[in-house]
Amino acid sequence: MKQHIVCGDKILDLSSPVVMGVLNVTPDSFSDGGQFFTLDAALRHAELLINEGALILDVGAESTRPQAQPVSEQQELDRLLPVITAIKQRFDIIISLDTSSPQVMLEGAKLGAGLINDVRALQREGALAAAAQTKLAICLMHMQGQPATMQQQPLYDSVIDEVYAFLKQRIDACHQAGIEHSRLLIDVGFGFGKTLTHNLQLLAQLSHFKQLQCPILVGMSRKSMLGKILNDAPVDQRLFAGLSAATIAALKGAKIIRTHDVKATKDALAVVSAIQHY
Ligand code: 7PM
Repeated sequence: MKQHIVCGDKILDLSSPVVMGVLNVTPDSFSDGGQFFTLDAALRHAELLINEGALILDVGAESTRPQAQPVSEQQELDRLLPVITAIKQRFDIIISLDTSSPQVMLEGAKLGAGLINDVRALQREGALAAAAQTKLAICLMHMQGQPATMQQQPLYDSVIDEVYAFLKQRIDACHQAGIEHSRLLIDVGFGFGKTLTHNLQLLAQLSHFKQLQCPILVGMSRKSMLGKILNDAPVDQRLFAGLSAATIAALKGAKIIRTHDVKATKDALAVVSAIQHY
């Protein structure tokens, strides 16, 4: 099994699981809406996540949460590119582009991003070709439906088989577009068109996805699946459940954990990696 992933001009060691910190650059309701305030806040957050031990920062301007309004490609570029430039100037960190937009992929790559995190798995027009033009790592995520409506009625005959078949098909599409296998990551997409039962099946059977021969990325931090397990705990009461979920995922083979809670997750993962050779 491969123990690293190529991220542009960097190679990320995955012999132990690592943390991807979530950096959000959507406009802050407490800000005056100005670019400078947003950029300044994003940089301070980036520094915090890096100091806590994130090896990757996932930078996104499009909100993929259920009922989110779509963001125009130009808005995404305007919000994201200054943040990428500023982070690259100040920190030595792998930047992940949380985007489905081909233009954002190409412009972000020029600015030194290392990874494309596309919740639509390069299915948008031109996305496969754009990603193929770069040397970035690519995370292919499964989603049933579209963000605005995906949680209305998630339905599968077998969530494991359907997510597996989808990821296999997207991996094949990447190969056909000339993207090397060594650049690919997969993600079952917790919460993206899935009920609690679907999410639990995917977590319990996560090892099954190792057969696709790509490092596995997961994101469960603060998600409603945790809230439901805890009898409707609000988002600020989901940390410990999130650490448990991250630990389970890592034990089942996940190599990158996407989280808002970097320090706590890194410590949980340190215990997982401490037992790996025994
Ligand atoms: C509401 C619901 C707000 C969900 C935000 C979210 C993933 C991701 C997201 C994931 C990958 C969040 C999510 N989740 N990318 N982007 N995997 N690869 O918790 O699970 O930030 S958005």
